[in-house]
Amino acid sequence: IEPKQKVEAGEVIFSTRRKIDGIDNRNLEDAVYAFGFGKKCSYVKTFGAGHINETYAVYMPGEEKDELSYVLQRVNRNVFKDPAGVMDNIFGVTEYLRNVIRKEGGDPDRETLSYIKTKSGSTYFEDSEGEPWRCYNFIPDSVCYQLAESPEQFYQSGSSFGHFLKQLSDYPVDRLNETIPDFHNTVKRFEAFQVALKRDLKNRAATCRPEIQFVLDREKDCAVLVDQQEAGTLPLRVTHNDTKLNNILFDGKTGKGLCIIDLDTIMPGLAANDFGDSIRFGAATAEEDERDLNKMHFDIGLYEVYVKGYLEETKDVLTQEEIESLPWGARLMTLECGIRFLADYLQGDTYFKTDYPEHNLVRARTQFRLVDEMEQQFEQMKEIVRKYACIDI
Ligand code: ADP
Ligand code: GN1
Ligand code: MG
Repeated sequence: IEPKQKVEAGEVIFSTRRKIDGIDNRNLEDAVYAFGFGKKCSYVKTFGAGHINETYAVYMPGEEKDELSYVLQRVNRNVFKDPAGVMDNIFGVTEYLRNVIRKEGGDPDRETLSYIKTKSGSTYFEDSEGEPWRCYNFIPDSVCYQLAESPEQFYQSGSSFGHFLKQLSDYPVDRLNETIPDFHNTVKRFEAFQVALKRDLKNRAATCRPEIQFVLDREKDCAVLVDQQEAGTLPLRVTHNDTKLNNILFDGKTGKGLCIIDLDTIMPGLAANDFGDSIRFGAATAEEDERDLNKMHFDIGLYEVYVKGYLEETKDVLTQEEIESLPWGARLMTLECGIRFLADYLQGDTYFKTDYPEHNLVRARTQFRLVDEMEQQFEQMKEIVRKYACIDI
């Protein structure tokens, strides 16, 4: 495992006390005022490491010094075409979670996000260019990681995402808007990949023949969970759909999982997909965009601790079929994510943020390396799930 990598705030890019040269902050400043911080706000820094939205840390004057108090985000309109629908999902779920957490004897102000309405009472602010902004409280003494720094931490993450599923198990699924249709429909993702390959807009297909072949060889796999969902064998639940390790905050003092964040993609979905996306990102020995593939491996030990944490919370909620679908969730979420990165590379990097031209290809390669290793260890992956679900082999 690489040294720990915490997510921390970056440069000051807007300040009410001094002018920052060279940055056009018009919309950011408007957003700061729209949420009522106005002149009281001390400054704003860049924040976070997400691939989709722009995230900012808002500092307000504290007792002794300026304190990180709010997280302000510009939502990517290209990805989220219905920002009001996204915010309705988020408000509905977080309000519901508050009650559940209160009943559990927990602290709703730390264990779920509190979103803030604009001064005029809307769930988000639309700037002069039509871009949506939204805002929530920063949770003090919390830490966010890109890589698990210990198995215990990854166990915590399994336990937290499992607990999240349990907390929302009675939330009415049909109250949720499907804000990105077919988000984790792996069959449709495969089809979109085929279209991108056929168009080959940037003439990049020639630079990634082995990766393309890797995907084409797995067309049948793409249907494994979609078929079970369509047949009614696997139920739709309230799922998070983006369960990366960096979408969970840990308590800075106790190190325990504290709060699930990045609630944009809460939608009806399969438990296996939430489980699988966590494994894809967290049970890996390197970051998603590591160029040296020799550093990238599927870590079955980390997989096991996640299974333990996740099933301790969910084994009485999930059906037997759902439990047995979990290892496929890991394989398919990893394959699907690789397919999405490769399709975006072929279509010219229009979806995920990239830092250099082959960035999406590099990301696809790490995912395919993980898929390959999961395929080789698939029987063990199934045995581990059965062991913690107490299913006789
Ligand atoms: P994105 O859709 O861009 O991933 P997120 O809501 O996940 O948006 O926020 C981006 C990143 O900002 C997160 O991965 C995390 O690193 C950081 N972040 C957001 N909120 C907090 C918070 N309250 N405390 C610490 N880090 C946070
Ligand atoms: C995106 O926004 P972020 O970085 O949390 C993406 C996920 C991918 C992930 C890959 C809305 O998540 O689906 O799995 O990148 N989110 C969206 O790192 O597409
Ligand atoms: Mg995120």
